[in-house]
Amino acid sequence: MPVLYKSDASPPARTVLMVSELLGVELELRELNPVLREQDAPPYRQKNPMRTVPVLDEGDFSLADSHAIVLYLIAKYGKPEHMYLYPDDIRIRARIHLILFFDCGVLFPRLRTVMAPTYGGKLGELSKRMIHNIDDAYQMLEEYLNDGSYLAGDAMTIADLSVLTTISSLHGLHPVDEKRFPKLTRWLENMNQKEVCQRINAPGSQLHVEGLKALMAHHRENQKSKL
Ligand SMILES: N[C@@H](CCC(=O)N[C@@H](CS)C(=O)NCC(=O)O)C(=O)O
Repeated sequence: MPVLYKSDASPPARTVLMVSELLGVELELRELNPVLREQDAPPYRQKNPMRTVPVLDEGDFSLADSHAIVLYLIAKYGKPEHMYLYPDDIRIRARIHLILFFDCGVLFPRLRTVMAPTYGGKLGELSKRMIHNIDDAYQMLEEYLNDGSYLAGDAMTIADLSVLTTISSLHGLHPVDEKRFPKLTRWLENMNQKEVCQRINAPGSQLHVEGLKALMAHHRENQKSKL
């Protein structure tokens, strides 16, 4: 059985967990704690030189990056009834790829800028710059949603699931302002009602946000006691 190295709090791991669930793929789940940098250990590093979570491991083949993993899982296990997740219309696919690259290259890095110093015990609260960059990403999503209620076409695809996991953590740290971003707010409410999102994404994102907030509070206490 393929192994998935994951942490429930990790947004990209949550994407893979939701997609594998929707595909009905059985995975052996192994916990890896990115806060403790367990991903730096040599055996894991061999599987994933990028040293990130999640990683899919089939023994003679391993694959990192949630976006690459979900595309692989769909190619390998997708049946006709799963094609709504990745329809074969080439323009819809192109749009899905755009949004996956957006999540990987723009959205998630804005969350990572908060996560890295928080895990390193160096951040007590979001800086103005961080908030500006997060709002700027919300604005991009607001505009991507201009032409529909989903990010690629008129039904939920892996693009929505991928962005949802990142946005859920960002939203927990800096809430999406309903007045400024009404389409994003509606999209988020709609996605949060889906059964798989409630069962897998919601508890993981709560864990993630609570963990980050606790570390920030701890840093603030430390700073106070130094005064
Ligand atoms: N683009 C990657 C991002 C993976 C990633 O950065 N995961 C975080 C945990 S949420 C991690 O492993 N961080 C450790 C690091 O960046 O060194 C994906 O989609 O899988």
